[in-house]
Amino acid sequence: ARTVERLRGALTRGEFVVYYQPLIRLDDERIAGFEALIRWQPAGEPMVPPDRFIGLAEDSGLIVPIGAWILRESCRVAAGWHRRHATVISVNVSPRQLREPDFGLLVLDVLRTSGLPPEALILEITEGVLVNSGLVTEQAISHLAMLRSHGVKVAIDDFGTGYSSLAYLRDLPIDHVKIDRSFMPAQDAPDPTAGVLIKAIIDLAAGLRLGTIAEGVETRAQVDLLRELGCVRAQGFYFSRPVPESDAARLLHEAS
Ligand code: G
Ligand code: G
Ligand code: MN
Ligand code: NA
Repeated sequence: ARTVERLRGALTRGEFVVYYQPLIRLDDERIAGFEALIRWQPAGEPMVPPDRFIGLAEDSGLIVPIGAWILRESCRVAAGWHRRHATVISVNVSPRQLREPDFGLLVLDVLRTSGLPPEALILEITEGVLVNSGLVTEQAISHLAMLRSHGVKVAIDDFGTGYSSLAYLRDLPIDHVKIDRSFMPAQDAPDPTAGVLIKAIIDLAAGLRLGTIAEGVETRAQVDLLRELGCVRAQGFYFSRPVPESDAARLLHEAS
């Protein structure tokens, strides 16, 4: 309960920070954009990772104002990067945010205020957002369909770890699949079946004209395998950890 109280005041005290992890195009290995990842920095204390407060923020409803803040902040920063480098920004959205009647309007307002083109924004959602106990969640679908009609992109995060039927990939309003890092073949355990699932996911997504982003890429061998399999983008410690805004800007300028 004390953590919830501290979390409640964190927004007005300006204690949240956005870190950025590069998304790399596999054909030329250049930066295509970034995923925005929130951090909590209470004054005089160690930084708190999202795993330790996002659940709490969801249960208490605080994820609604916190999510709105990260969307506004990351789109503001990304608009500057987009003007010079044509990069995209990928922002995580919680199921709770998509249940808000005003979510679609919020995103449109953030785009207008920041000047970021809709095509440069990717909203990351988990399978559970769209499909709950086999039922498609209509409120979420209608927000995403409306935003996509404006050009905003939608990615399914942690793909392959939920229970959704493959038919949903065809029917739901999505543009990209983020392949969960548990599918990344380990380099020290040469397993003949390693790569089978990841190849199947990439082929499936490509066949449905969806983009692919592999997560948790940590080695050169994984990068080479992914490119061979036709994966479009990759993200992981091999390229960069999530870094503060100024470091992300430096990565962009060095690369151009
Ligand atoms: O950055 P890190 O790898 O520690 O993130 C851990 C988890 O926290 C990620 O899986 C991600 O889904 C979640 N997360 C990070 N930033 C945000 C955010 O801004 N909003 C939401 N809803 N989840 C986030
Ligand atoms: O939203 P999502 O659950 O996909 O959040 C990405 C999470 O994955 C973040 O916590 C980020 O720090 C973490 N991550 C990013 N790249 C790597 C990686 O190469 N290896 C591992 N183990 N974790 C990673
Ligand atoms: Mn994500
Ligand atoms: Na993920």
